[in-house]
Amino acid sequence: NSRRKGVVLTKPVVYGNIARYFGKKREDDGHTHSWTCYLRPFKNEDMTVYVKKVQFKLHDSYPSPVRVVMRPPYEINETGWGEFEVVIKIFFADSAEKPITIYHLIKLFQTDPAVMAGKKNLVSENYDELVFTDPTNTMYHLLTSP
Ligand code: SLL
Repeated sequence: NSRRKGVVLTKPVVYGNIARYFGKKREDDGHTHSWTCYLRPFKNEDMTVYVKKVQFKLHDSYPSPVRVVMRPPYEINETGWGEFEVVIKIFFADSAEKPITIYHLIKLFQTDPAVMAGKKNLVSENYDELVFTDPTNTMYHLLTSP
Protein backbone atom coordinates (compact mmCIF):
# COMPACT_ATOMS: atom_id res chain seq x y z
CA ASN A 1 0.00 0.00 0.00
CA SER A 2 2.30 2.75 -1.25
CA ARG A 3 1.76 6.47 -1.00
CA ARG A 4 0.86 9.01 -3.66
CA LYS A 5 3.80 11.36 -3.22
CA GLY A 6 3.07 15.00 -3.90
CA VAL A 7 -0.72 14.57 -3.71
CA VAL A 8 -2.73 16.71 -1.29
CA LEU A 9 -6.46 16.04 -0.88
CA THR A 10 -8.78 18.01 1.37
CA LYS A 11 -12.20 17.32 2.81
CA PRO A 12 -14.12 20.30 4.15
CA VAL A 13 -15.95 19.64 7.43
CA VAL A 14 -17.96 21.53 10.00
CA TYR A 15 -17.94 20.75 13.68
CA GLY A 16 -19.34 22.36 16.76
CA ASN A 17 -22.18 22.23 19.21
CA ILE A 18 -25.72 23.38 19.71
CA ALA A 19 -27.02 23.92 23.24
CA ARG A 20 -30.26 24.78 24.91
CA TYR A 21 -30.86 26.07 28.41
CA PHE A 22 -33.40 24.05 30.39
CA GLY A 23 -34.82 27.28 31.81
CA LYS A 24 -33.66 26.32 35.27
CA LYS A 25 -31.13 24.17 37.04
CA ARG A 26 -32.16 20.53 37.30
CA GLU A 27 -32.62 19.50 40.94
CA ASP A 28 -31.06 16.03 40.94
CA ASP A 29 -27.78 16.60 39.11
CA GLY A 30 -27.41 20.37 38.74
CA HIS A 31 -27.42 20.17 34.96
CA THR A 32 -28.62 23.31 33.17
CA HIS A 33 -28.26 22.59 29.45
CA SER A 34 -28.73 19.92 26.82
CA TRP A 35 -26.20 19.96 24.03
CA THR A 36 -25.16 18.12 20.88
CA CYS A 37 -21.58 18.04 19.67
CA TYR A 38 -21.14 17.06 16.02
CA LEU A 39 -18.83 16.59 13.09
CA ARG A 40 -20.26 16.59 9.60
CA PRO A 41 -19.18 17.06 6.00
CA PHE A 42 -19.38 20.64 4.68
CA LYS A 43 -20.86 19.29 1.47
CA ASN A 44 -23.44 16.56 1.59
CA GLU A 45 -21.34 13.43 1.17
CA ASP A 46 -21.05 9.97 2.64
CA MET A 47 -18.07 10.14 5.02
CA THR A 48 -18.32 6.43 5.81
CA VAL A 49 -16.42 5.80 2.58
CA TYR A 50 -13.18 7.03 4.17
CA VAL A 51 -13.98 7.42 7.90
CA LYS A 52 -13.82 4.35 10.12
CA LYS A 53 -15.02 5.98 13.35
CA VAL A 54 -15.10 9.25 15.26
CA GLN A 55 -14.11 9.41 18.90
CA PHE A 56 -15.35 12.19 21.18
CA LYS A 57 -13.41 12.61 24.41
CA LEU A 58 -15.55 14.52 26.92
CA HIS A 59 -14.62 16.14 30.24
CA ASP A 60 -13.67 13.61 32.92
CA SER A 61 -16.74 14.59 34.96
CA TYR A 62 -18.83 12.60 32.45
CA PRO A 63 -19.41 8.86 32.85
CA SER A 64 -17.43 6.94 30.19
CA PRO A 65 -15.98 10.16 28.76
CA VAL A 66 -14.58 8.46 25.67
CA ARG A 67 -17.49 8.02 23.25
CA VAL A 68 -17.06 6.30 19.90
CA VAL A 69 -19.43 6.81 16.98
CA MET A 70 -19.12 4.27 14.19
CA ARG A 71 -21.47 5.86 11.64
CA PRO A 72 -23.21 9.14 10.86
CA PRO A 73 -24.49 11.23 12.32
CA TYR A 74 -21.16 11.69 14.08
CA GLU A 75 -22.55 13.35 17.18
CA ILE A 76 -22.98 13.11 20.93
CA ASN A 77 -26.09 14.19 22.79
CA GLU A 78 -25.56 15.09 26.44
CA THR A 79 -26.63 17.34 29.26
CA GLY A 80 -24.41 19.26 31.66
CA TRP A 81 -23.65 22.44 33.54
CA GLY A 82 -20.23 23.52 32.32
CA GLU A 83 -18.23 24.40 29.24
CA PHE A 84 -15.15 22.34 28.37
CA GLU A 85 -13.00 21.25 25.45
CA VAL A 86 -13.99 18.13 23.52
CA VAL A 87 -11.30 16.22 21.67
CA ILE A 88 -12.69 14.89 18.40
CA LYS A 89 -10.47 12.21 16.89
CA ILE A 90 -11.21 10.96 13.38
CA PHE A 91 -10.00 7.48 12.42
CA PHE A 92 -9.74 6.56 8.75
CA ALA A 93 -10.71 3.50 6.76
CA ASP A 94 -7.06 2.82 6.00
CA SER A 95 -5.39 2.49 9.40
CA ALA A 96 -2.07 3.51 7.78
CA GLU A 97 -3.57 7.01 7.56
CA LYS A 98 -2.91 8.83 10.85
CA PRO A 99 -6.02 9.90 12.79
CA ILE A 100 -6.81 13.62 12.73
CA THR A 101 -7.66 15.43 15.98
CA ILE A 102 -9.94 18.47 16.24
CA TYR A 103 -10.57 20.45 19.44
CA HIS A 104 -13.88 22.10 20.15
CA LEU A 105 -14.98 24.16 23.14
CA ILE A 106 -18.51 23.13 24.12
CA LYS A 107 -20.28 26.44 24.45
CA LEU A 108 -23.35 26.73 26.67
CA PHE A 109 -23.51 30.36 27.70
CA GLN A 110 -24.30 33.33 25.51
CA THR A 111 -25.70 36.78 26.20
CA ASP A 112 -28.45 36.62 23.53
CA PRO A 113 -31.64 37.10 25.62
CA ALA A 114 -33.58 34.53 23.56
CA VAL A 115 -30.86 31.94 24.22
CA MET A 116 -30.72 32.85 27.90
CA ALA A 117 -34.46 32.39 28.20
CA GLY A 118 -34.15 28.92 26.68
CA LYS A 119 -36.26 29.97 23.69
CA LYS A 120 -33.50 29.63 21.13
CA ASN A 121 -30.62 27.22 20.57
CA LEU A 122 -27.08 28.45 20.88
CA VAL A 123 -24.87 27.39 17.96
CA SER A 124 -21.08 27.37 18.04
CA GLU A 125 -19.83 26.04 14.73
CA ASN A 126 -16.51 26.02 12.92
CA TYR A 127 -15.29 25.20 9.43
CA ASP A 128 -12.11 23.23 8.87
CA GLU A 129 -10.48 21.01 6.30
CA LEU A 130 -9.12 17.51 6.71
CA VAL A 131 -5.86 17.54 4.78
CA PHE A 132 -4.37 14.34 3.41
CA THR A 133 -0.79 14.75 2.28
CA ASP A 134 0.81 11.86 0.36
CA PRO A 135 -2.25 9.65 0.99
CA THR A 136 -1.93 5.90 0.73
CA ASN A 137 -3.21 4.37 -2.48
CA THR A 138 -6.18 2.94 -0.62
CA MET A 139 -7.08 6.32 0.89
CA TYR A 140 -6.55 8.05 -2.42
CA HIS A 141 -9.19 5.86 -4.02
CA LEU A 142 -11.62 6.23 -1.12
CA LEU A 143 -11.18 10.01 -1.00
CA THR A 144 -11.68 10.50 -4.72
CA SER A 145 -14.50 8.01 -5.27
CA PRO A 146 -17.51 9.89 -6.65
C1 SLL B 1 -15.87 24.22 34.41
N1 SLL B 1 -13.76 23.50 33.53
O1 SLL B 1 -15.51 24.18 35.59
C2 SLL B 1 -15.14 23.35 33.43
C3 SLL B 1 -15.57 21.93 33.60
C4 SLL B 1 -17.30 20.28 33.19
C5 SLL B 1 -18.68 20.08 32.71
C6 SLL B 1 -16.90 21.73 33.08
C7 SLL B 1 -20.81 17.45 34.20
C8 SLL B 1 -21.70 16.45 33.60
C9 SLL B 1 -21.99 15.33 34.54
C10 SLL B 1 -20.49 18.66 33.34
O2 SLL B 1 -21.32 19.39 32.84
N2 SLL B 1 -19.19 18.91 33.24
O3 SLL B 1 -22.02 15.57 35.75
O4 SLL B 1 -22.29 14.24 34.06
O5 SLL B 1 -16.75 24.95 34.02
